[in-house]
Amino acid sequence: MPAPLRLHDPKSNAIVPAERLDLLREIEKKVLWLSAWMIHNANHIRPARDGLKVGGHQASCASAATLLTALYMDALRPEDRVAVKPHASPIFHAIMYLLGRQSRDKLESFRALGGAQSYPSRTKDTHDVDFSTGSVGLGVATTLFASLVQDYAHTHGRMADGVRKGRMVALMGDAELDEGNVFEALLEGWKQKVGNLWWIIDYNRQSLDGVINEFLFTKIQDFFGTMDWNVVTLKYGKKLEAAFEGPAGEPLMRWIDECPNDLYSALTFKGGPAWREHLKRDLRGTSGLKTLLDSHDDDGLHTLMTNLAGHDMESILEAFYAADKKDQPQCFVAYTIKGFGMPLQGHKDNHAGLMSPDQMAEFKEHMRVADGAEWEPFAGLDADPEALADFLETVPFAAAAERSHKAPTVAVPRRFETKPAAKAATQFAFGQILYDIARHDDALADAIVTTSPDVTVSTNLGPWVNQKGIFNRAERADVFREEKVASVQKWVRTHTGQHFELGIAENNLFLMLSAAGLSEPLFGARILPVGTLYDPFVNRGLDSLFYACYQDSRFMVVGTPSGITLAPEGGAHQSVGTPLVGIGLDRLAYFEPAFVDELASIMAWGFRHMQAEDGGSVYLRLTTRQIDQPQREMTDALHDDICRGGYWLKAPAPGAELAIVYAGAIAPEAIAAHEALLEDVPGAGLLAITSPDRLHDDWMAARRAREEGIAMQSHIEGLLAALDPRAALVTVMDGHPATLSWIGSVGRQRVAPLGVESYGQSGDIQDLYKAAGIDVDSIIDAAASACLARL
Ligand SMILES: Cc1ncc(C[n+]2csc(CCOP(=O)(O)OP(=O)(O)O)c2C)c(N)n1
Ligand SMILES: [Mg+2]
Repeated sequence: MPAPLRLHDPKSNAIVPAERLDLLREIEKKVLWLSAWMIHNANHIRPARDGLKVGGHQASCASAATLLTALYMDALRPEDRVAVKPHASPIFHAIMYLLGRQSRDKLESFRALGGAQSYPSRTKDTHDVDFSTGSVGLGVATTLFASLVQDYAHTHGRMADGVRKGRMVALMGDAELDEGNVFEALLEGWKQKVGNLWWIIDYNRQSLDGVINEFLFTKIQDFFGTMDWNVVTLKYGKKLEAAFEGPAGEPLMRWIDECPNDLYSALTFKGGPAWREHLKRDLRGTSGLKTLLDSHDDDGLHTLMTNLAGHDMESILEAFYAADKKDQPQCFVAYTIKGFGMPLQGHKDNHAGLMSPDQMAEFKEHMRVADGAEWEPFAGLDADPEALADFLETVPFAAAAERSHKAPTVAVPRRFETKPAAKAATQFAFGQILYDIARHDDALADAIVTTSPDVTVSTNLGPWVNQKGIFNRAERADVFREEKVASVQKWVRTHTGQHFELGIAENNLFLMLSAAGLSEPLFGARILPVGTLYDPFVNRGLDSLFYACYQDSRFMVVGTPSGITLAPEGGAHQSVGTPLVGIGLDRLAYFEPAFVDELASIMAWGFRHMQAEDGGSVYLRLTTRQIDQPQREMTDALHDDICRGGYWLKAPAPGAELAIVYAGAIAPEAIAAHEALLEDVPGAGLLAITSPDRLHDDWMAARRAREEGIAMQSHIEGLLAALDPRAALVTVMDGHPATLSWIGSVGRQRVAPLGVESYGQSGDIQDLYKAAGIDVDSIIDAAASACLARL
C-alpha cells in the first residue's frame, strides 16, 4: 500500500479545509480556461498552412477538469502514476503549466510539431506523462498491470533507494468500457488479486457519436463488484444534496434519477429556462416546488441542476480520501457533464465540437480573462494571486522535481554460450538459454521476469519457471507436487517467483510487458521482461504491442512457433504477416535466427538493447523445426554481423552473379538449393539474414546520412557489394515475401521474391513448402529464371 493520504489540516474536521477548497475551485476554473484556449488558439489563431482542422476536444476536457484538478492539485503524490484519458490531454498540459512543469511555448504549439501532444505521450511530452494514451482502453488496463509490476518490484526489493510505492490511477472516459481489453484486464486483475488501483470513470454519459444507455452504471456496479472492486458512485454535488433536504427535495431527486440521459443532456445544453419549464410541467402539484423554483434565478437553477458530484471538488476529494484506506481496487463512477460550463455543454454532437470565435469571446468574458491575458496563470480568478502562487508551490504532486527514475544496468555477457546438438530448433534453444541463465543465479537471472498467456509450457518457458517459480500476490502451493502426482512442471506461486502466468489474452500479455518494460522510469527497478506467445497471436494483441513500443517500454517478445513451419498443426496457428509487423514497428528490433548460436548472440544483444538509452524492445520469431546446426567457432566478427542483421553463410566469389538470400527456419532448403546451383553458377553466394528489420533500419539511416553529406555504408550495402552489380537475388523465407524483397532495391539488383502469401493449410513441411513455393525446387527454379532474366 502507498503511504496514506493525510488531512491537510489536522485541527479542522473538514477533510479538506474550506480555504483550500476555494483555491482548488479557482485553479479548476483556470485549468478549464487554459484547456479551451489552448485548443482555440491552435484552431483559430495560429496560422494554418494545410487547411486541415487542428482539432482538440474542448467538451471532453471540460468533463474531466474537476476530477483532474482534484487529483493533481491535491490527492496525488509524486510516486503516484496516472493514465489520463486521451481527450483530456489539454487539461493535463494546463495543470502541468500551472505547476511550472510545462512551458507556455508548448501550449501555444499544441498539436504542432514539437508542441504539447494531442494525447498524453510519454515519449513526446515531458516526463510527467506516466502512461501514454490515445487508443482508448489501453492506458486504463495498463495501470492494472503497472500495479502488479510495482508489487513485484517492491516484494523483490528491486525499487531504487528512496522510491516509494505509489497509487496506480486511470482517469477514463465512460465509453472506454466498451473496449474488450478493459474486461480482459479486469479478470486477470482478479486472478492476481490486484490491490492498489483507482479507476475513475468520467461518467459524462456521452461517447463520440452520442449518449449512452441509462443503465450502464448498474452494469458497471455489477461487473466491478463481481471482480471484487469497491465501487464508489459520485452522483450529486453538495448543492443538490442540500436541495434534496429542502422544499420538494425528494420529488426533485426522484425526477433527476429518472431523467433519461438524453433529456438531461438536452436541458443542460438549453439552460435555466428549460429546466424550469420541465420541472414545472413534470412536478406539477408537488408541494414546495414553487418555493424551490422561486429561490433560484435561471442561472442559479441551471447551476443547481448541473451540480453533479464529478464537478464538485469537495465530493470528489471526500471520496478519494475515504477510498485510500482500503487495499482493494477502487472504481469511482463520477457523474459529469461533457462540455461543463461551456456553450457546448450537454449537446450530443459536442465530442469534436469547437467553440466558435463568438462563443469563445462569450466564454472569455464569463471567465473574466482580459485580451492579452489569455495565458496568464491567475487572470480573472477571484483569489489573491499570492495565495494561489503559495498554493501551487506546495502541491504535493510537484514536491519532486524529477519523477522519472534510473536504475543501474545489469551486466550481460557479449553472447551466451551454447552447445547445440547436431540438430536443434530455435524455440527449444530459447528455453535452454533462459534455463542456463536461471541456473547461473546472477544479477541477470534476478532481473529477468517472464510472462506468457497460457502457453508457458508450449513455448519452452517451463524449465525457467521450474527454477524461478511463479509470482502471485496470493501464495499457493503446488498441490500436484504435494500429492506426489508426477509432472515435470513445478507450479508453486510465491512472492519470490519470477514468472507471471496469465490467462489466454494476448492483449494482457502485451500490456503486462508494456508495464513491466517501464519499471525503470516508473519504479526505479531494472526488470527485463520476456514474454512468449504463439506467433500468429501477435496479431491478436497487436494494438497493445504497438502501444507498448509507442511509449518506449522495453521488453523481449518471442513469437513461437511461427510461419507455416509448424506444419501439421496448420490452420489459424500459422503466421504470415508478422515479419512485416517486425519491420514496420518503431522501437522494436525483429530477428528471425535460423541457428542456435545466432540466437545466443541475439538474446545477449537484446538484453543489452533493452537497457540502452537509445535502445528498444526485441521481437524474436522462432520455430520448433529441428534443423542441422553449423559446428563453427563464433568469432566476434560473426557475432557482430548476426546482431547487425546478416552475414554470408557461403561467401560469393568476387563479382558473383547470383545469391540466395534467406531468413529463419527455411535455412535447410536455402542451403540445399544453393549447393545444387553451384554446379551451374559457381561462386553463387548464400546470405543468411538474421534480422530483416535491423538491416532495413540501417539502410534507411545510411541513406539519410548520405543525403546530409555524411559518408556511410549500411551493413546490407556492404554485404551486397561482394556481388556483381547486376547479380540476381532469390530471397526466401517462411513469411511474407515483402520482408526481404526490398533488398533488391539496395543495389538495384533483380529479385525473385519467394515467401508465403496465404495460409491455413495443414500438411507436412514438404507439402506446405511446395504449395507456398519455398521448397528447394522452387528456389532453384526461381534462381534459374532470375539468372536468365539478367542476361
Ligand atoms: C481504440 C480507439 N477507437 C476509437 C477511437 C476514437 N475515439 C476517440 S474518443 C472516442 C469516444 C470516447 O468517449 P469517452 O471515452 O466516453 O470519452 P469522453 O466522453 O470523455 O470524451 C472514440 C470512439 C480511439 N481513440 N481509440
Ligand atoms: Mg464519455
